[in-house]
Amino acid sequence: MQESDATQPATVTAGSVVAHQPPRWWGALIGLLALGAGLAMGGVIAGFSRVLRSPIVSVGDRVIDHVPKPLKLWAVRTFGTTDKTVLVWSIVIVIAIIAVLVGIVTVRGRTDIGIAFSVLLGLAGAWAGGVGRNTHSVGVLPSLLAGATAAGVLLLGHRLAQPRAPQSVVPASATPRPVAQSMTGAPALDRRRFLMASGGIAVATVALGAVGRGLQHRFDSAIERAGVRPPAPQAPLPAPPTDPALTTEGLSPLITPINDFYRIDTALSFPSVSLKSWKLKITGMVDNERSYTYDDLMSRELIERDITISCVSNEVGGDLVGNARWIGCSLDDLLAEAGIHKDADQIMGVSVDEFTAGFPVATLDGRDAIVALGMNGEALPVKNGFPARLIIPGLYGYVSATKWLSEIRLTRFDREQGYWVPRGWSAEAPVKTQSRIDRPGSSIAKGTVAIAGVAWAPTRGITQVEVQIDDGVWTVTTLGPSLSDNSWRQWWLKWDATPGKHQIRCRATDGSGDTQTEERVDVAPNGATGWHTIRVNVGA
Ligand SMILES: Nc1nc2c(c(=O)[nH]1)N[C@H]1C(S)=C(S)[C@@H](COP(=O)(O)O)O[C@H]1N2
Ligand SMILES: [Mo]
Repeated sequence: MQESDATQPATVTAGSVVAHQPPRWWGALIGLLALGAGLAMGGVIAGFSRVLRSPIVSVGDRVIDHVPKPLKLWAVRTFGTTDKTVLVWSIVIVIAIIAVLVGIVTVRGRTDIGIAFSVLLGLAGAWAGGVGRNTHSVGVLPSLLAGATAAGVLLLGHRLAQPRAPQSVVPASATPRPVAQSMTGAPALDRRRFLMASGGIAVATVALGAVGRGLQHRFDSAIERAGVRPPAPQAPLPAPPTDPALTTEGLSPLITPINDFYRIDTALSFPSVSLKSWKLKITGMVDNERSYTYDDLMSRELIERDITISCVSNEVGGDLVGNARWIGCSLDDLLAEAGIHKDADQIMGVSVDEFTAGFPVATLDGRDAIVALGMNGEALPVKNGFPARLIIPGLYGYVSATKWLSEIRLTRFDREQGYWVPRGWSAEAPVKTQSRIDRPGSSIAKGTVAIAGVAWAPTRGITQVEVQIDDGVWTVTTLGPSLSDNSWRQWWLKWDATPGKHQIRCRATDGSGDTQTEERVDVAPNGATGWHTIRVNVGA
């Protein structure tokens, strides 16, 4: 491109008249406008129906489904819960760079490349939106129209960048248009026309973008959630005891507030659910397939249980764990109504966005497995699975806690695997006993302080937590209230902190008498082990 610049006739610039070969930034601008207008158009089309998604979300979902495990682990480790924002921006930036290059060559004559790029973009999005997880054949539409729009803008950009011949024959009535003429009388670029047209496209893009957002907003599940009453258990749990976290700063609350509750899922945008059409189906290896509306579930007997759930990706000391009061229907009762076949050995939760998580039928051993409709006294938050999700005490989320639940399918492990299993995670994954130090921080003043944290071993309960300071003896800590064997327990210990550097570690013993192993294993394939260890700098 550098060379072709040099071969152009010398530029004669006068007023808005510029060189024959459009400057690179013209093409770059057209490339970005083509991409922006395309995406905006895709967003508008996606706003027409609940089943459609914008091209970026379609492509992003597909990328999420195919990222190699090490990259996924790295992303969660590096960006935590913001990994999705990082993903979306990475996709946008990569496509934007390509769009800039394509814009430059298209505007300079290679319209074939511009069209090929638009077609590829449209087809990639259409493929992503029209196949596999959470799709519909009309799902190809937003991306196809986005591609067509991008092609249109690129071609228009190419035309705008054509030198215009001097208008020697001017109708007598018309005013001559000097803007398109060079002083030499040769054809020249019309910079003013280009800028006006680009400005117009930019304004249209912003307007389309706003319309698309507005249209898509109609399908936000938060609107549906705002219209439901909180599910009320027939026998509410007693109010929790005074929370020790109120007097021990930095200690995790006994019940994790909804806003602080971790969120892990594969959804780039929350699935949109209309309560009018939403149903929970019980299917597969059952005597009678069943189907329940939201009202059907809400008018059943609702139970309330305190249960700690954890992500398998929670590292030792990590915060992908939380304790909540879940309200919902007994899973055992629902499945009893359907009648499980003797040869079924797996219960598979399927979500509205076709995530799946399976666990053994044998898990239904009397533990409180719940189809949850509520959390901490509210309707289930959208981020935690509105309208309904599964909560199975004692199992990591990826094999049990299906959010945005639409189906419970009775099946067999030798026939079907949940979403994460073919991606290298274990088919069965009970939660490992763990404990975490929440305080003190890494640098404190000397004197008496509390060492405090939480420990969990859902279904087994926590019977003891010990702390070791430097190479001292293991000291038994005070345990906070026990809400249930499925819930975590807080623990604390007074420590007379002396100046210098110290190491503190903790270990929990669960209700079956097992103490956490010191052996450090990674989160993959079925949960981390090891003792949480912190270093504290105590000032003089
Ligand atoms: N539909 C759906 N449900 C899902 C997931 C998902 O990706 N999609 N992730 C699971 C995982 S890995 C975990 S750890 C829990 C997290 O639940 P939370 O986001 O409410 O904390 O949800 C589970 N349920
Ligand atoms: Mo998870």
